[in-house]
Amino acid sequence: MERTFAMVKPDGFSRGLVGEVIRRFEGKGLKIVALELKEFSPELAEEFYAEHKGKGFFSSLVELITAGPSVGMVLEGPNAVKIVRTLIGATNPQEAQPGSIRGDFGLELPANIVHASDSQDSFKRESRIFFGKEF
Ligand code: 3AN
Repeated sequence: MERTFAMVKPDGFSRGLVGEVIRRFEGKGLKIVALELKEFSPELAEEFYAEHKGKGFFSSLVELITAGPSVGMVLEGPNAVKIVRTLIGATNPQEAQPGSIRGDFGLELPANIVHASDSQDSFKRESRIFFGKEF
């Protein structure tokens, strides 16, 4: 069975959307393998978003992710990476389809409620950074 990493970011947390996001993942049939609330330090944020270093929005992204608690989870199910990416919707919430998490709850970047891994490699890397262990 495939696994992926997903995370309710501080903007989603502060709006009280943790339960809503988990309900959608569980409702789809995905199984929660690990779940944890955590506050990102600036160092951890830079490591997590290393691929965006140097981009114009990097500092606002680090600011957002360190603004409060995030809730990270490992989810399991067939084709989990692709299914979770579909459930969360397009990166830009203004383009995300209604029915997706970002389409229903997001309004403007960088605040797009949730993060989810886009490949098996990013799942391995991101779950290791967030949980401090291998999945
Ligand atoms: P996704 O979260 O859909 O995988 P990434 O990895 O390209 O998208 O972007 C990571 C995060 O960076 C996004 N969730 C969003 O918060 C922020 N971001 C991405 N693109 C932009 C942008 N053009 N302007 C502002 N923030 C952005």
